[in-house]
Amino acid sequence: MFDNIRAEAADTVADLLNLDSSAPSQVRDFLESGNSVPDAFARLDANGDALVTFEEILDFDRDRSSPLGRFLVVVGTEMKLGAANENVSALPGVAPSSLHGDPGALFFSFDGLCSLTKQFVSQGGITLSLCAKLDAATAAASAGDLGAKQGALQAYENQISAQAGKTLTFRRAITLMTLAKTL
Ligand SMILES: [Ca+2]
Repeated sequence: MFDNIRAEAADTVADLLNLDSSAPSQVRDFLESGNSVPDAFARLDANGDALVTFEEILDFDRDRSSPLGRFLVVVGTEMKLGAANENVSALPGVAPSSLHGDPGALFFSFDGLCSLTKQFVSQGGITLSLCAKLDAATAAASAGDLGAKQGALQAYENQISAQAGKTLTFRRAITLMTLAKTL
């Protein structure tokens, strides 16, 4: 269930990023601000009670034809919300303190992208080679060598592009390449 939700979330994030060519760099600035999780949380917490309920998340975008709206439908289906006639609007909310780690790192980090790559690419040898390029980008970033970092990320994107339609779908290839642009 969570793998499916995560995959769908990644595709949704990529769809949103592809709406605006300046979005990847905006995401980077936002994440580097160090305040992304509290800020995102506050936006979802419509009634300001320091808890985010599923109802508040659903209310955030009621347009079910938008990228986010379509994703929320998938989450509801995957989690079988309402399937046992439970009252979804009465589900308890979540506080920021109960989040495990930084949710943004699931998609917007070298480790997160490697993990998604493993989930999306069907052949282990290709996955290893792709994650090795992300490791090289991480090392270059830590060393402050932005040229080497960009080179490693470009090599990652080139390999994803070459694998599209082979060991992963075109849709997923676009998602991974889009997320790589935020790093
Ligand atoms: Ca709330």
